[in-house]
Amino acid sequence: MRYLFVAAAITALAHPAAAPVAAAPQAAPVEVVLANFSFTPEELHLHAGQSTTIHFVNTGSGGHDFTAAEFFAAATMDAANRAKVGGAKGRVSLGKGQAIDVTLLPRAGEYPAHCSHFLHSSMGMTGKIRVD
Ligand SMILES: [Cu+2]
Repeated sequence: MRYLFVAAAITALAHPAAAPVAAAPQAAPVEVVLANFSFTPEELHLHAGQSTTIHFVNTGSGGHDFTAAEFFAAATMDAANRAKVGGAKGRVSLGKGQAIDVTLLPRAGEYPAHCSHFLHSSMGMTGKIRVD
């Protein structure tokens, strides 16, 4: 009898029926590779209202950045992630070999992206972010 009670109590603890976990939709991580002189992929397709982690990695021979001021300004993110995009600058700056993860909630729209280093965008470091 006592064993039955203990077993029932353990089962209740292991399955807290009164605590449903309503997780927010989480999109798969997305990788953006910055190189001399390109973004891969050139066009990011994200889903509005899905928390997304973007993994930026710089495989180039020097510094690059991913500047998308309108995209980052429209997105929802916490203070730590906002700091990673330079606040209002909306720019993820990466030294050679560096990688940075930014987690955000994208807002629907189409946004341009480019590398702000001198002449890099004219050499191909441009991209687009589509959120729908
Ligand atoms: Cu660049």
